[in-house]
Amino acid sequence: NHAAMKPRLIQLDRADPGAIRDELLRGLRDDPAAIPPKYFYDALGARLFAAITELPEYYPTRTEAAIFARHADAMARLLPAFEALVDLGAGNCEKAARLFAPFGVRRYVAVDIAVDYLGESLDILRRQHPQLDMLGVGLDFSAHLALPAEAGAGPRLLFYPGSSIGNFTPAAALAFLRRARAAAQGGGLLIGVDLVKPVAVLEAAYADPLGVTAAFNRNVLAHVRRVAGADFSLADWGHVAFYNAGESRIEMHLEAVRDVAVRWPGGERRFAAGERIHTENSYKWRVADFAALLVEAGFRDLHHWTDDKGWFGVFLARA
Ligand code: AVJ
Repeated sequence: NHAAMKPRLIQLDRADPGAIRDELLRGLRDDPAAIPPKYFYDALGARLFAAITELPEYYPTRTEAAIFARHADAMARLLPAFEALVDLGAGNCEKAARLFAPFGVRRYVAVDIAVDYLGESLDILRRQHPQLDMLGVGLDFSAHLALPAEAGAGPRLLFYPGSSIGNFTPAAALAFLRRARAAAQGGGLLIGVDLVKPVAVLEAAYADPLGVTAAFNRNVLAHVRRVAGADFSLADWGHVAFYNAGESRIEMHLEAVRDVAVRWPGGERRFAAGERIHTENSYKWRVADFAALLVEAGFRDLHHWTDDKGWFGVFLARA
């Protein structure tokens, strides 16, 4: 029975087009204007991000992968007992799959906003790990983290790699970690966090000479044009990325290269040349500060691993 072999998929909050349009247009009217970074990831944006992770200047992905390759067995010995590995922002599920064997994973719950792409990833995974019990959940977990009953009642190991937590302000990161602790049901959290490092290294990673990050940034306007009907012309906007040391974050903006008017059904906004739309914050943490944040969120028994340069950190904590 082929259908029975298909991994189960549950869509929890199907994105409401009206709510998406409202959120985007509110951001465009704001002063300064802003677009939430989750809108980077349309089909092309997801591929551009994958290309970013291949850039020599973009160190986070390969540095984190090296930490897991080197320390997965040590991590496995320190893990709290868990029934399910819950992958937050699973995408192609590749990072989690590398942990299945060393961690002895029996149930895998892949969570992502886009459940369709998740279905394809899980179909492929199912062939490589036929013994694994798997479930796909479509959920915008940045807003809330209530997993369906099908994810199981026992303790969970929440897996949040890639320094995606860097998109949250420290206050929002704390709130997110508290929700993660509750969702772990007495299990734990394994999380990747990008660390403070020399500014030149940080800025090169977000302003690569090939222009892939610039394309990734501009592409958000094509996505907004499609879902909110705002008539952005991509050639009017330049990529700006810099490290804000006071806030300990990379900021990405789109800067109007000339005076532009952007129109959408029921409104418009004029941008003067040089005016910016804030598209992303990517916070960089110090190990001690992130450990303190985990403790403040209620986690305990902390462990962490870094690379030789101390550029990226992986933290393990008990819920
Ligand atoms: C996916 C949020 C971790 O902040 O480094 C990469 C996104 N933006 N290049 C990051 C991103 C520009 C990335 N995160």
